Amino acid sequence: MKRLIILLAVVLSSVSLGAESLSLCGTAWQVRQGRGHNWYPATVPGTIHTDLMAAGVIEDPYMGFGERAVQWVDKEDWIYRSVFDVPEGFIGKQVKELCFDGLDTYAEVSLNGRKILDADNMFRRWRVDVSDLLREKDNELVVKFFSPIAEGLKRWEEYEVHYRVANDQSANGGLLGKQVSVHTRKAGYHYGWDWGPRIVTSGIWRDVRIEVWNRARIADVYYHQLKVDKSLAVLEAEVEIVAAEDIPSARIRIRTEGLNAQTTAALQKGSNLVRLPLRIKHPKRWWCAGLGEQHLYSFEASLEEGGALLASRTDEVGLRSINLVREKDVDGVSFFFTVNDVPVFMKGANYIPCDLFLPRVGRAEYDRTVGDAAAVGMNMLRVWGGGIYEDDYFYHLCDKAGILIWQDFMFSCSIYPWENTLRESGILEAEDNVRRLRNHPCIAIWCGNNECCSMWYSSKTQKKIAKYDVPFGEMLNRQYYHDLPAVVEKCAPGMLYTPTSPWSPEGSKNTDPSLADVHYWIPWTKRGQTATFETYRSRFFSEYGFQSFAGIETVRQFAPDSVHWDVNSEMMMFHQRGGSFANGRMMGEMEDNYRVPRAFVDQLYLSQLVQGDVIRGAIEAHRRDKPFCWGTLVWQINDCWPVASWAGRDWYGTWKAQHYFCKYAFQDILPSTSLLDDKVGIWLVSDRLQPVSGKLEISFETFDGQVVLKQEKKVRLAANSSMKIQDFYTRELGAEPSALFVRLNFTDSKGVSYSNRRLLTSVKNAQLPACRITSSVKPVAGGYEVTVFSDRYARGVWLNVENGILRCDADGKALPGTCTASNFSDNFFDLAAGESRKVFIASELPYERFVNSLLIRDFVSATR
Ligand code: BMA
Repeated sequence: MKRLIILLAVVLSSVSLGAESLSLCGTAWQVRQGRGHNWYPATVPGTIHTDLMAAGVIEDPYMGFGERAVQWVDKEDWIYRSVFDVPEGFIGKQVKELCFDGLDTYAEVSLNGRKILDADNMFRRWRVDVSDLLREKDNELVVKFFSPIAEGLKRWEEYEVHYRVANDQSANGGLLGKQVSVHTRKAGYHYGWDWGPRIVTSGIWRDVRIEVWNRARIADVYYHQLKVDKSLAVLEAEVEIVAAEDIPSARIRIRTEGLNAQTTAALQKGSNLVRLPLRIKHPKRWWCAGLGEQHLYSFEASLEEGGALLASRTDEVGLRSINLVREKDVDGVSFFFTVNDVPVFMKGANYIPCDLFLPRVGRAEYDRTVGDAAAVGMNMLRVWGGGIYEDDYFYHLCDKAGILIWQDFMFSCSIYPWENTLRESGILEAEDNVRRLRNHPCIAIWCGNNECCSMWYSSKTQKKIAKYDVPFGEMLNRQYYHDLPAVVEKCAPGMLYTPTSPWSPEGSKNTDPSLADVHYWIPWTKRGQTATFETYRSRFFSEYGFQSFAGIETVRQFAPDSVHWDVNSEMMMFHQRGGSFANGRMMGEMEDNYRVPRAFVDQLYLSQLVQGDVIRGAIEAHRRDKPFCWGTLVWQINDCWPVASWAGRDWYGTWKAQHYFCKYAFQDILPSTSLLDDKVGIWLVSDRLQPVSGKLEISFETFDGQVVLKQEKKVRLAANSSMKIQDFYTRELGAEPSALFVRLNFTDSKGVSYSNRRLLTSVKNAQLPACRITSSVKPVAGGYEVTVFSDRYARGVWLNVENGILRCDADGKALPGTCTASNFSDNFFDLAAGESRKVFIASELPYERFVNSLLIRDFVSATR
């Protein structure tokens, strides 16, 4: 057979001085089916599915019913191969290593005909010494991926007991009830979730490279923050040096602004740990968003011998203290985070992976996702346990934006067979990731799992297999109450850890909301309960949500033919993994508290307005309940494919009403209205660290613009507090509550205003009039400014640019996350009688086309 030579783009970059690296990413890879003969061009990092798509072997599984046609792919083995040369000089180096940052999942790696690695965990990094094998020319690297399903089935068959794995869509993959996902250390959502398809990938999903070095390299530096306050930061740098030989007198130096520390050490061949105490006076502390700067120190660590530099590396570190305060109080036990000793109300969302095909999530998409979180005032994201430990770049962006991370370990909604090899591998995976992320100031807390404990202890499945209750209960405790916290303590001592979310004490299904964090799902799972978002109290809401459909422009992408345009059509249900129950909840909520529009487009629109209203109501109630409650994390901020879901932004990055509404609900000063029977409570909430004084205007107005009651108050609000200003009773307002809304406007002493408004009945019962909405369009740099005006009160004014909002690639396919819809400066807003709003819409459409494509709806026009 003719030898295949692939020329690799040689990318030399210095990972740390002293080591040289050759990236083996690029396009010079090939892949073939294990039992096939055809080689296809492959992309690394990549996945088998994206390679097969590029080769024209399969179609895009996100479009139409495409997922069905690709289910054979995960039953096959796949072989990746590359032939590469290394630069002159590499071979002469003392140590030559092959590094993989991620192999998905069961892989056998060989170099120049010799097997060098068996991998079995997608979440681990691998480094193999190839000093004896590497040559200058024609190195052949082969990575054979074994079918994750065949491997999973083997393990499944060997395991004695099978319990239900809530979200594993095994039947869609032709496996009937054989739910194999929990037997493999691979992202859970690849096997399906209640917002995602089942696409079980294989591939070299993160960076791969050759690293060569002489004598020693600095493998890692942990900047352990022992104490950080205003006057002093006390740290200990733990420098891990791997030496190829003994270095009897090495000098290790750490430098940053205002610091130059050094020590000497005798390094021995192998791994060495050198500790250096560090002190920085008056540190510039890192704060989360809204409270101060996100200062990052650039720490440079270097290794010298006799004045010559052997190796160095730089890490960006933010100095801050973070605590989780769990103290008995009159109401139960507190659950709040402090940053630099200040209690901080956590405003944010749950985050899932941005795609099933992870390597195609590029920097632009991370920029947009984290940027969109920051843009609406979020200060925490929860990286949820059914996905992945995210890319370094993601955490870097969170460091810069001041967004704290609640980091789950990757275990979700099930029992994992935490024994033997899976346990060993799981512990190594945990160590690897805690080490990788421990210097990021954004990492606030590690959490053992998502819902594994609460599910187990409350599950009916357990009762069916009662004899496993004790051993499985013990396994669960071993994993989340012993092994994982021990890893955190070993690799990042002092770092916060909570065993599970929602909080669920060892061996009990008790998730008392007055004691810790809660996943509050009742308003979603039970009809007629959405109003309880306003009354249900918890110390910390780590999850709650309400679904909406994807918007019409997104539907147009996966279902362009309008024959599918019915929310219950087979196609729409295919892109709805919550099943008919979920559709029933959305439509039921419209029936109960809104009205059901007739047109498909309007049903999509209204589902989003309902979701936005419900979630905004929840956020406001949670914030009003400070200091009982100290956090509200919406389920969820993003999607991984085009689907109906709880997300505030869909897969294309298009904002739904929920995300636009977060911008108001998360403002640092929030004027807010509570409504209980005939009592209208007026509140002000402040997240500022200083007291605020200002003027609050309260006015009750009719939908055609008459003011029935108006009051102005001077208010002084304590720092970081929530305050009830006044109660009104609807019977005293002099008009039917169904004919009124209340408008709040707070202006602080610097003249900055914050406003809010609320109807006094459900939208369905409000006497909302038909209104005349007019608009004018003005071209401005980068798009258009649309001025919208309404003669009477308009609820949920929605602007849409038909067919015009998705940016496409050369083949006319929408690019992931490139929807300009997120560039609407506002949407789904209310307009009072005689009010106008200017909205900027980024668009490259010519004027005529833009104007003709502009669609404007409001609640009344959509439900007429
Ligand atoms: C939760 C999550 C996810 C799930 C979501 C919606 O509780 O943890 O497992 O996708 O609800 O059902």
